[in-house]
Amino acid sequence: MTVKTIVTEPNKILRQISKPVDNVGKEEQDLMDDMLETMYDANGIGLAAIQIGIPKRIIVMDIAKDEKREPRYFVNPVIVNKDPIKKTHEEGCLSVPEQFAEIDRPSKCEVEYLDYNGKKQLLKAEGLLATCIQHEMDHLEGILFIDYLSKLKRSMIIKKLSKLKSNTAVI
Ligand code: GNR
Ligand code: NI
Repeated sequence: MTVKTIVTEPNKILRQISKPVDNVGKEEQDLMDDMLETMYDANGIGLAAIQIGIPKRIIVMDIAKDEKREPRYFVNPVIVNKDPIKKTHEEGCLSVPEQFAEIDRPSKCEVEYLDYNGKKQLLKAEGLLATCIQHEMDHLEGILFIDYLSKLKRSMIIKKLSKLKSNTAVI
């Protein structure tokens, strides 16, 4: 298992649409192991493969509190049902470091996917799990949470991140 570098905004890689995986084999499992390690190292609760530069429809998540680890793996996830009721949740993203915003999303959803062993699963998610899975699935389409903000807020965040990247002080 290896900790990989997380791609941060602004970077076109994050706008790629990830491709379905046609087989969950050793290569995919090794990738999931690296993604999980990278996610834990960065203190995140979810990570999409594109965040380490790999455009595959693979997500890892762990929303368990404290030290107990409850890793979840999603290959080729599809949302098959969304609750019409929305819920606001504060979101952050490892690819948009140190920026947070309140985002509205369906409060519950059902997701079909393949697990670590390539077995088909159905997950009924609500609360943080529902928010996180939808945030991660956006990454597979090249969408970031800042895309839901006003143009002004988004451009302010991108400007800040560009300055951070070029190591220039932020006023
Ligand atoms: O670590 C993360 N926390 C988080 C908090 C609220 C909503 C979504 C997330 S996902 C984020 C990790 C990440 O960037 N995943 O893509
Ligand atoms: Ni993210």
